[in-house]
Amino acid sequence: MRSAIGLLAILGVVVVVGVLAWTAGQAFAAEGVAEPWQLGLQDAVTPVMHDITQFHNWMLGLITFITLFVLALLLIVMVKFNAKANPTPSKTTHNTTIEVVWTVAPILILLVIAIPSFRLLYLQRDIPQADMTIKAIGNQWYWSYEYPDHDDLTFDALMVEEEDLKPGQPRLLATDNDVVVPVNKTVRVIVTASDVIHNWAIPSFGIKMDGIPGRLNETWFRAEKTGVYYGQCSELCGIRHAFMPITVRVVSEEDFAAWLVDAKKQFAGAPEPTKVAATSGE
Ligand SMILES: [Cu+2]
Repeated sequence: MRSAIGLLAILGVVVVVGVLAWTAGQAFAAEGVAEPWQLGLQDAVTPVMHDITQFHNWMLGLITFITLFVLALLLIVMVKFNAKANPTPSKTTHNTTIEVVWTVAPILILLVIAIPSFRLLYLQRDIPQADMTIKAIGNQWYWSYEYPDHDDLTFDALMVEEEDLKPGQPRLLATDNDVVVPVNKTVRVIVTASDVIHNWAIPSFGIKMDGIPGRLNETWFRAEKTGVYYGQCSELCGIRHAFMPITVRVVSEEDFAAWLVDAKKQFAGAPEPTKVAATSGE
C-alpha cells in the first residue's frame, strides 16, 4: 500500500504540472522575450509558430489523457487484484478483443500525432515566395547579417554588455545592431557560419536553424506584429556561446525604408561580406 501511495504522489505531481502548463501557457507569455517563471511557449507572431503552439497544446492534452488513463488502470490493478483482495488469481492468458484493441488503439494514436506533425514539418520546410532575403552568419561569438536584396547591406550584431544596457533592453538578449524587417512580409533567412556550428533561433518565430560552415541552410518567417523579438544562438559553439543573442525588430514598411536609408549610411564603411572561396581556374 505504501508503494501505491508513492506512485500516486508522483503521478499526481505529473498531472498537476501538466495541467498548470496547459492553463498558464498563454497567461504568462510575454512578447518577444521569456519572463522569469514563465510557463508555456512565448507568444506566436508567425504562422509557423501558431501551428507549433497549437500542436504543442494538442499533444499536451493527449499526453495528459494517456497518463490519467494508465494511472486509472494501475489503480484498478493495485486495489482489485492485490494478494489480499484476490487470493486465487485467474489463469486467463488470452483475450482476443483486448489484444486487438491494445494493438489498434496505439496505431490510431500515432496516426493522429503523425498527420499534424508532418503538416507542420512541410510548412517549415517549404519556403514560400519570399519578399526579401537576409543572410545570418554565425561567428565566435556574434552574428553578421547581409541584406542581398538591399545593396548587400552588411553589419555585425554584438551583445550589449550589462553595464551598457539602455532602459528596456533585456540582459543577455539585446544587440548593438538589430535585424530590422518589415511586418507581414515573407522573409527568407539563409543561415551559415564562418567557424563552428551556430544556430539562429527565435522562439516567438518558431525558428531554430543550424548555421554550418560551408553550407547554406534556409528557413523563413512572416512576422504578423511589429515589435522586438529576441533569440539566442542555440548550438553550443564555444566559451561565449551564451553571449551571441539575436534581436529582430519588426517595423512598418515606411519605418523599414527609413531604416534602410540610415543603415546604408551607417554601415557604408563596413568590410566586404565574407565570400566563399571561388575556384579561380588558375
Ligand atoms: Cu554560436
